[in-house]
Amino acid sequence: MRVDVLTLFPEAFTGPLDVSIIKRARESGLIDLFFHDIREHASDRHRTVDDQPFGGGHGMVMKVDVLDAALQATQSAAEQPGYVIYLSPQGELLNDALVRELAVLPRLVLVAGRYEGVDERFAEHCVDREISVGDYVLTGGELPAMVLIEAVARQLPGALGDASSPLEESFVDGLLEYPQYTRPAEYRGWSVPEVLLSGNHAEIEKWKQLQRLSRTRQRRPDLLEEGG
Ligand code: 9WO
Repeated sequence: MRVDVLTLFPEAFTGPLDVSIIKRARESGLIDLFFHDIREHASDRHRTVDDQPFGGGHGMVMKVDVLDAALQATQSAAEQPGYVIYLSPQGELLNDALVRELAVLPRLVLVAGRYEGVDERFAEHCVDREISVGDYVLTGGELPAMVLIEAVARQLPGALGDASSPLEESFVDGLLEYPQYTRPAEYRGWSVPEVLLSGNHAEIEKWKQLQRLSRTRQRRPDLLEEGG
C-alpha cells in the first residue's frame, strides 16, 4: 500500500512511524509513506495557505486553491489516484470495520488540516471520505493521520509476522479483550485469577470468553447493541 500525506508539518511524521511494526512494514515494502508540504503549493510570494472565513468567525480557513493544487500534484505522483481522506472531528468515527475497509485499498491520500479546517469546497469536491479518530478536538490532523496509518498498516497481510493475526484480536467479533496476567502469580497480595493457573484449558477458554462479554457489557454496552 502507498500512503501520501498532505500536511503543513511533514516533520511531525518522523518518530512514531519509524519504530516497531510500522518500521518493519516500511522496510519490507509492505507500506510506502510519502509526506508532502502543502505550503509548497501556495502561489503568492508570502506562500499563504490560509485566509479569513467568509461570513466572519474566529481563526483561519485553509485555501481551496492551495489544497487542490497540492492534492493534484500528489495524485499525479503515482499511476493510480489514491482514496482521499480528510481527518476532522466532523468525520465519521474510525472503527475496526472501517480500518479493514481501508486496508485493502492500494493507495490512500491523507489530508491533515490545521487552523479551523479546510474550505468546505475542498471537502465536498476533492475528498472521498472525512474521518474522525475520536470525539475531541486537536490542533491539527497530523496525529489522527498517524493513528489511521498505524491502524491500517497492522492490518496489511504479513505486517504482524506469522505469530499473531489481526483476525484473532479484539473487535473482530465486536468484543473487548479479556484481562491478561504474567508472573509473578502473586504480587503485594494481588493474585492472578485461580483458573488461569489451573492448567484446565477448556475452563480457561470459557473464563476468557465470559470476561470478554462481561467487560464489554460493563464498559462498552454500545458494542453489544445491534449493528454495533
Ligand atoms: C474549529 C472551528 C472553529 C470555528 C468553526 C469551525 C471550526 N472547525 C474547527 C475544526 O474542526 N478544527 C480542526 C482542527 C480542523 C482540522 C484540524 N484540526 C483537528 C483535527 N482537530 N482535531 C482533529 C481531529 C481529526 C480527526 N479525529 C479527531 C480529531
